[in-house]
Amino acid sequence: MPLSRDELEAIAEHLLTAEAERREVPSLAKTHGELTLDEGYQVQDEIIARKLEAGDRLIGWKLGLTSREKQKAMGVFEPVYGALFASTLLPECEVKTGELIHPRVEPEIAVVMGEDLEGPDVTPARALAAVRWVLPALEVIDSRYQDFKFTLPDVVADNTSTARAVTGARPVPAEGLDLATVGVVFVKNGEIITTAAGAAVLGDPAIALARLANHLSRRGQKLKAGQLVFTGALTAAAFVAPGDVVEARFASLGSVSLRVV
Ligand code: 0L1
Ligand code: MG
Repeated sequence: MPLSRDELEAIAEHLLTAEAERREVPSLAKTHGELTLDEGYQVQDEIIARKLEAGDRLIGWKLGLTSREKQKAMGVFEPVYGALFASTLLPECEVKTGELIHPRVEPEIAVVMGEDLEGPDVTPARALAAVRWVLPALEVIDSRYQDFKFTLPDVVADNTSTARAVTGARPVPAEGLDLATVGVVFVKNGEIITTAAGAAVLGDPAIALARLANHLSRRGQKLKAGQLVFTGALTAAAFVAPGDVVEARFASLGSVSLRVV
């Protein structure tokens, strides 16, 4: 049976309360039954609407579950999409664990759109041509579900675990950059955790951006000039605790670091 409007609103409320109270909840599959992927996005839309009503601002979008490593871990082979808000973006390179449930951090390539980008049928080349700036970035994900255990519709409903995000201070012009071959060294407390290249993101972050634009088009929306996009993690996310410092050192883009307090 499809989700009724009341059920959809109750699930959105349930997840927003978990976020506000920093309390993990069992996956929706356990508490509310199996949702379809489309119902997951309907709950996400409701969460976006409620955050905007409460005074937050939509500043862009993100992709999740982009790397083969993450997809294998989840047993799914498609990315997911979520919204970025003004409240997501950290003004300084510091994240407060007291505001979150069980944060993890992952390195990403972020882009700023120079032009609107509207699907359907956006190609990676067209997507890249609409990008003005590229930035090194770290995303702090914080699933509202116990132990980060969820189904694909569950994680979509939970705005794809979006919590906090930070970018480097120096944007690099997109023109001439090959995002697939941009390398990253992911470092925690001075030790290298892992290394990767942009190609870990669906083969090329430009592919990710095109898929995001086409996804938004199916939902009657588009990417707008000035919006920020986190194109997806290049590696698995690292667990963090107060006292940790994580850093992503990118070739051609510079570095971004985050202190965990
Ligand atoms: O940004 C991401 O890749 C997160 C997507 C949701 C899955 C997770 O929480 O690991
Ligand atoms: Mg991410």
